Amino acid sequence: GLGEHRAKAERMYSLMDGFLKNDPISLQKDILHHVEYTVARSRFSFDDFEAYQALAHTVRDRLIERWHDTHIYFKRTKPKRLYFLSLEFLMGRSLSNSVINLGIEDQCAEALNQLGFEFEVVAEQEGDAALGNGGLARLSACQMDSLATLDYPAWGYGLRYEYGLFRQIIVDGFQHEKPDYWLNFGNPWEIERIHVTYEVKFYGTVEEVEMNGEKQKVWIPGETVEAVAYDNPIPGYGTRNTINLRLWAAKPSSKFDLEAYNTGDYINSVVNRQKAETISNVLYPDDRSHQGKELRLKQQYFFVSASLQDIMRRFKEEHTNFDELPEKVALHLNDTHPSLSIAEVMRMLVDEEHLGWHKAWDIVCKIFSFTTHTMVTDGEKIPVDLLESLLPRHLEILYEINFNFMEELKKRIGLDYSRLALLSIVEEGAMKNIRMANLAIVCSHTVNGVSKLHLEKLKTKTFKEFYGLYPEKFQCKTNGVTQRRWIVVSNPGLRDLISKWLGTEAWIRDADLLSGLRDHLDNADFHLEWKMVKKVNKMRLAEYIEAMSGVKVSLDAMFDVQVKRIHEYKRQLLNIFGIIHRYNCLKNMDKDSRRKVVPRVCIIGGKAAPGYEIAKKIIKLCHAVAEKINNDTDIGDLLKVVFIPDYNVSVAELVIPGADLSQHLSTAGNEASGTGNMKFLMNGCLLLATADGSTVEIIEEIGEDNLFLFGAKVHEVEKRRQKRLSNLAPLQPAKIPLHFARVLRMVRDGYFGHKDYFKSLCETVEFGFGNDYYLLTSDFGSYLEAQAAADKAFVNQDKWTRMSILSVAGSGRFSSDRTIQDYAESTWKINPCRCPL
Ligand code: GPQ
Repeated sequence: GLGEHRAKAERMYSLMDGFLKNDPISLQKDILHHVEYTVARSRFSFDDFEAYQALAHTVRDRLIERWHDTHIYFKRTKPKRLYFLSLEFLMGRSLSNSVINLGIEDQCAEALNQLGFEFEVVAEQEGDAALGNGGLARLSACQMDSLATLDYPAWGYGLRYEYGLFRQIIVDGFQHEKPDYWLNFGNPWEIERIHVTYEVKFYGTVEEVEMNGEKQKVWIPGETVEAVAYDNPIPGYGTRNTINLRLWAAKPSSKFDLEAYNTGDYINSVVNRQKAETISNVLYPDDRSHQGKELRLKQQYFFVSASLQDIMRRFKEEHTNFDELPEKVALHLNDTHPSLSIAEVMRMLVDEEHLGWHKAWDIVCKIFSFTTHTMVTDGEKIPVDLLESLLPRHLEILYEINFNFMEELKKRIGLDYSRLALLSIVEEGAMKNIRMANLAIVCSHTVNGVSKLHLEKLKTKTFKEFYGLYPEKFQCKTNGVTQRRWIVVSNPGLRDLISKWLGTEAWIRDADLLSGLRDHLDNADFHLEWKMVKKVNKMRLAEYIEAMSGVKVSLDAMFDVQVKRIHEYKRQLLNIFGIIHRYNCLKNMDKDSRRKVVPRVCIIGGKAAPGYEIAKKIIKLCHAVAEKINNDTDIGDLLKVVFIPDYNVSVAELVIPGADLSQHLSTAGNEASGTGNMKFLMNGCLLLATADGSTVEIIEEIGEDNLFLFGAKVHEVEKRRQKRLSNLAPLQPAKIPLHFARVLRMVRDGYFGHKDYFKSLCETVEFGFGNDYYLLTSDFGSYLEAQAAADKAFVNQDKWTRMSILSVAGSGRFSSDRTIQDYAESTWKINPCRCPL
């Protein structure tokens, strides 16, 4: 009975001795316990890596306590929950972030110290969790941190790829890809839930059956795979709330390949089982270009099916009526990648819960929201013939959704077939496709852009037709990044300085308080300490550069950084051409002029998609230019060029705090938002940038004088592109700026070697060939002016420091806390649910 149950609970609690303790002595005991019993090393001899493992398990235990309490509390209070669906999360390392969010960093550092270890060194032992490509994936990670910190009852869902984003190694200046088997050394940050499993089905046929006198479709699948949950606790800062990121791994089901078992082919059937596991094996490394591969589609459905079964099971535990679904469940589509969810929810409600199409559709339209991350019109498509074999029932559902949508449209806009064709979810043609963005827009109650500029383009270009139909759906949620990782974890010197001068650490939960730094703008002591912090970070970065590339760099030089995925639209090529121009200028200077030059260290880093040839050539060009310049004794410390290999989250944490200047060069109208710019801003690094994406809003906060702005504005880009095409035929050398032509000629003529290899790269910016779609030619002059302005500002260190302080002071709006609060209130309609202490 109840009394018996309570007596048992009380005995258990007394045995447990309360919650785990966080004083340094208790932590040491726990670390040693884990050394001995988890890592299975001797307490008397263990190395840095083993210390990391033991500390990680010690922290994990504390995370689990809070994670349990949070979920018990959510279960009890039954709030509306947000489910954040994303195929990519770039979490990076977890140790430092966890101890900071748990508020036990000093205690852990002291505990380690007394055991003869140093926290920083131990933390460096951890490898990155790189289950994503670039900005989109890191945004998901920042948003999880904010969701936990702001106490929202949210869950993240994703895939547990066994191989994350490839490791980039550079051989002879060329990128090579190596698998990232990140689970090789175990992963203490996940909890394997062998009992949380679901069957996911593929292939097969659809049949019609009679049920209670009505015709009903049933899907008879041909293959079954099992999804196993791996839970990753996400602790909030300054709260007990610890939410869950649930990642699915595929494993063979007992039902896999029944056929082969039955025909007695035992060996082959066992071997075939491994096919199941390949579903979640590897992350697709092609940032923003997914070209209808079956395995990718399988990954998407595997993810969608497992997540939705889990979500529906939880809903049904708490509620009996599906009418309540929109009040209790918000499903967020992080880009189009998870948008098969729409068809899957319809299938569950219609085929399994027998709600009837119209009722099901009504519910579905109230639970989904969608964020798009691209300015490009030509989005993700799924070939109909792939769907037909892999997910036959879903294809029928998609056709039916589209049929109803088209009928409704005809009533609204008449038989305007060209407009209907644009809006249709099904793309007709030689190859029929499902347009995932159209599907997501039609079915979501909210369509979000990631910056004001992005939203504007969505309304007027990308989704103009849809905006005409559903203006109320379109919203702007300017991206943000978490100051916990991007200042507190990665720049402890700046963290202490900010807290000292603001007299509080409250900015770690409320980034708007950073504006208070303006009160000390002209304080000489503040300036001195500010410069000191930057200097220490530059030293750390300089050591890393020397270790990675053998190049020694001067701390007096301006550290100029461009780190991000390599893309033509991000214009790393403009940067390299600028470097070559700088080199030419230096070569032509007399001794006197050289003395006045601001020395530069140009740092570039980023990965190219393995199949993106032009991007790979950009990487090679960077190395070829570096080799020439760095070995020119004439140049010395005045100019150094460094490529940082294998750029990832933990490299970013080292590079960003050490940068003086950072470059964000996308041709205006191409970068949906950009989030790297925000991270540099928060670290007091000045921006050299185009008026693109979120940079426009950064300017609203810090003013045009506080960064180095250049290039064509969005409205000018269209005109220039047209002009460019109208004088296509003749090469018109007079119209090509002299400096640009010279730099281009040097690369083309083999000044940096590899003449043939660089030919096609040069052609992208040449007329009659690639036609310079990204307008390097016309922006080059303006780019050089901005570079000159940066040099000039750097000479005046007082002015530079002021600009740097104003950058941090104006960065508050770019906290992902602001973004998430906005989503919670105006899109998801969820409330904080704070677990009591
Ligand atoms: N983004 Cl579509 C990606 O990182 N990968 C993608 O496949 C797509 C977009 C980025 C986008 O380029 C940036 O401008 C954004 O800041 C970022 O998503 C987050 O919204």
